[in-house]
Amino acid sequence: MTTMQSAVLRGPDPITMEEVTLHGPEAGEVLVRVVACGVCHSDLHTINRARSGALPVPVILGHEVGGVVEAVGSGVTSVAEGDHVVVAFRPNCGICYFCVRGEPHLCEQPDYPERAATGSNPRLRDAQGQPVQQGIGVAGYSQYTVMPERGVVKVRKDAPLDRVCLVGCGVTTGVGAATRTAKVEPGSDVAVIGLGGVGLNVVQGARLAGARRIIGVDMVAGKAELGAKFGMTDFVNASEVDPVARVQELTNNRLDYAFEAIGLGKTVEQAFAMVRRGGTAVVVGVVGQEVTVPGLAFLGEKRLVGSFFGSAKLQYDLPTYVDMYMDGRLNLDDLVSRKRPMHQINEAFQDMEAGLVARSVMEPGA
Ligand code: PAD
Ligand code: ZN
Repeated sequence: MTTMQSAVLRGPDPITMEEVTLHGPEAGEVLVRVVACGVCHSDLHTINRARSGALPVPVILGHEVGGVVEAVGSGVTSVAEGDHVVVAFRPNCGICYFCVRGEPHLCEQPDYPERAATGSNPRLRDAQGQPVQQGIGVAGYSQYTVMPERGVVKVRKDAPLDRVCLVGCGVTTGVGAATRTAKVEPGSDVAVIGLGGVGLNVVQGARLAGARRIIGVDMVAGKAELGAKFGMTDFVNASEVDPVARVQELTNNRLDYAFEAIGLGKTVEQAFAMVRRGGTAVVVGVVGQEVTVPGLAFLGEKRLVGSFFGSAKLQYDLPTYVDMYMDGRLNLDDLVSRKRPMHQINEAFQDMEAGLVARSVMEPGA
């Protein structure tokens, strides 16, 4: 049992720091000391759902964790005390239908850690002994977290955890959407709608895949300079021009791939509209709305596909992305716009909503 300070969401009010107890690690589990945790828009979606009563509270969010293994439960073999790890919010079991098909990101394994919050012995309890939800399976806005062994991936010790924590979600989601889900081909033309922590990684994934033109679309003018640091070749400001018409003009209506990295029905429709006949629109954003597309466009063999967690093969991809960062081939430094102590979590979400940051990184030890 670990007693710690955590950022707890209880409803419509701002998140507050509270004393929380953490149970475990039990057999097959790993206790991780959180060194850094990135702030992803999926947490903001979850906050909005929890605030509207659609999700149970209290809950601790945060799922982009870099940390150090503090203790392991019996049977754990892939990591040991003192190892540096990145947490993977969606562990895979390795033996289900999807895992053995080679699609571990679609794993239907039963040990998803959110289960632990509702079990008879909840992993997290508040000072009154009441259960606290482990949001998005991690609860990383905290000093410690417990994950199943398959939800932690060992990374090299010389990699800075306040950078490589982002590999736990945004980097893997974005780079993998381009390289694994869409399999962008060398020489192709790509548009990315939404240049936040995820979209910027789609941009650099397209660059790694050898795309010719990489057009970023955002409503914040400052994203022009930021996107260029990740390989973006053109910028379209959607608050000034119609992004569909502008992207089609830039590519002579030959856009091969469009990625939606915001989570709005409207921008999914834009992505689908802007690709050429036979082109592919990839939905990376978490879209909580209906999407309407013209059915006749399917006669032009347009494709509309989803992408989850960059179609990642976690145990292979995460250490690879860390190596690529250390070799100077992936840009993580420009993703970290701001580091904050954990108690400033509300301010970090305000920065995200205002489009001021690529990523904020929270540090519970600061
Ligand atoms: P973010 O808030 O950092 O970035 C969103 C960006 O979109 C910002 O730069 C905004 O300025 C921009 N934007 C907003 N509205 C528009 C618009 N109408 N037109 C153009 N640009 C606009 O978010 P993020 O990068 O952390 O996350 C993006 C989405 O990806 C979000 O929905 C998140 O939940 C989702 C996500 N999906 C997965 C997955 O596995 N599919 C994983 C992680 C995150
Ligand atoms: Zn995320």
